[in-house]
Amino acid sequence: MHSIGSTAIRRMATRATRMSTAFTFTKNVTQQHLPLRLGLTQPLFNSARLYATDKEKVVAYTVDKFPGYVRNENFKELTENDVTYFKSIVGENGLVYGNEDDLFAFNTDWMNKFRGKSQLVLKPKTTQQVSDILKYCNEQKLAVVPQGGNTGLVGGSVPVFDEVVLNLQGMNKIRGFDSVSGILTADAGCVLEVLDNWLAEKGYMMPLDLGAKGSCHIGGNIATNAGGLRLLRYGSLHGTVLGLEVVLPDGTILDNMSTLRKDNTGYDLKQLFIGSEGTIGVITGVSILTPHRSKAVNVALLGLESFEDVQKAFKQSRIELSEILSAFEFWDINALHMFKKHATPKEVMQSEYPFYVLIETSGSNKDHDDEKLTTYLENMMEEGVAQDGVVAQDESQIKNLWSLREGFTEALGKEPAVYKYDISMPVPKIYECVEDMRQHLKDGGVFGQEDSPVTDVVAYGHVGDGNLHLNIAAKRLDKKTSSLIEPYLFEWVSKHQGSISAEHGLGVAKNEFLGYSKSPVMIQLMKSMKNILDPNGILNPYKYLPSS
Ligand code: FAD
Ligand code: 2HG
Ligand code: ZN
Repeated sequence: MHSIGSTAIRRMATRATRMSTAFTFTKNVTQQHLPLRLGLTQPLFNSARLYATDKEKVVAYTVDKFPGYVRNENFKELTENDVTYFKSIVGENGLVYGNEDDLFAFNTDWMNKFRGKSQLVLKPKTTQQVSDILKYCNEQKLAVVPQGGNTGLVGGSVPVFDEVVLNLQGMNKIRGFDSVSGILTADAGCVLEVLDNWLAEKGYMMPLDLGAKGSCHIGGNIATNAGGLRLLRYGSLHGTVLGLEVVLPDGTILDNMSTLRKDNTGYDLKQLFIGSEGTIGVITGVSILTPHRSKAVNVALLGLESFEDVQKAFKQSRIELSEILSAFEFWDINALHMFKKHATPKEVMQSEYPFYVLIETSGSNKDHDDEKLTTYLENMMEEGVAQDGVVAQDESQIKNLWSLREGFTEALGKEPAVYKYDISMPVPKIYECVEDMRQHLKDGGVFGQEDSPVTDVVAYGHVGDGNLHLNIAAKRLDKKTSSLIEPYLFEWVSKHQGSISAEHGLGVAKNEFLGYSKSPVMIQLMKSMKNILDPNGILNPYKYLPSS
């Protein structure tokens, strides 16, 4: 149970003048009646694939939906002989072959937006098997798509044409844990949440957390350099990953499974694979630094009038909460409405506000943390920065608040179509970008009228990281809307010194726009590196780097 002490809350209630009932503590109200109005006991969503409950949904092939892809004729087409050879490596049960229904889940991405035509999925159980598979594919020029939990949001994890899918789910063993240093070594196919639960028993936690934790693999996280909800506190995987085991496209096993925090010898090769989206090697093993699990966790939700206030609340949280601040997330009223449209219950706070922030603190001394958070919340209310707020009183309420934040992606997934963007920029620019896009779509005649194709422009994200998730919900994907958004948005981001992808990566969704974030010299060097490591181009073709 993690709750803010009643004395502190009472003090807060008497001093603050602008609190709504949502924050008020009175003597007649016991702790458990404190006003967190979600009333949920289970998270509303998990990261399960949407089609699992929507069998009617037909997913068009990527090549039909987005014409322009040309199959690289240097790649061989799969034969029965190849399948027989692969069976000799992974066994009868280590592959899925030929059956459309069985292959569907591996060919289709989480959003049901991209779909390939692979006839074969391989599920190796060891690094040696991965090596044998890639050596053969490289010799035979069979193209391969590495796949983890298949929760990626840019179409990188599924084939475009008939590439063989190399799924890592069979490689799911924890290799070791040093409880003094907190260094975990594991197979790349371990599910993030499984690792986190395993570490919880030892008083540790994974240094990253995201809504897809129940399905995504640690290997997939590293391949995408996933950011997530606590990057603000624990930093990026470029810092926490200490070593990797990677199988190169020709089958060579690169053993860089260092468990050292300090090692200044030679180029830091593992960094090259972090965020490389399966284009230069298959990650099979991971060594990662894990932090102690905090004994005291608090979560508060604030309602605010403006993005100016969001920024004020963030700036002040860094000053007042400093070392215990572990997350600072924001969303706008449109995101809340989108959530309410697809999930119950409807009430989070009594009144609605244009903006919300979710603040999490994690520390080792509950009284100390409660005191700090309470003072911060008091100040925010007294200064009129926050208009309203709720504080989770126990672990299930903490979960419920997080499930609201983590639920936007799935709620949007229930819309007929979504244009999904994941951009970073200086924090003060974040909401300017959203408002500019709304106006731009209105001016372009695709938003704002009853019969407009665009139905909503929804914003949320990791304020602390300058990372905006801009989601444009629509009745259908259409050319006019697409061409109004792209490259306009990328030009806007580039003009404001931002990145076209803060965390989801490039895949097939953004590879052609890389020039908005990287210079020609950098892109050329990237292409050279790809050619050195994968001269036949068999790993995850048609993705990541621009085609020309
Ligand atoms: P996949 O989707 O299977 O693959 C992603 C890419 O990595 C592909 O290009 C694939 O080829 C490659 N790849 C996978 N495994 C390997 C491997 N072992 N070796 C080499 N290449 C590999 N992302 C964030 O950054 N922050 C978030 O907060 C966040 N929240 C999300 C919430 C939801 C509900 C969903 C559905 C997605 C979210 N994502 C988020 C997207 C994110 O990229 C993934 O969830 C995750 O990092 C991908 O892991 P995965 O195992 O599913 O990889
Ligand atoms: C998140 O932060 C994920 O919730 C998904 O990165 C973002 O749905 C999205 O656009
Ligand atoms: Zn995110």
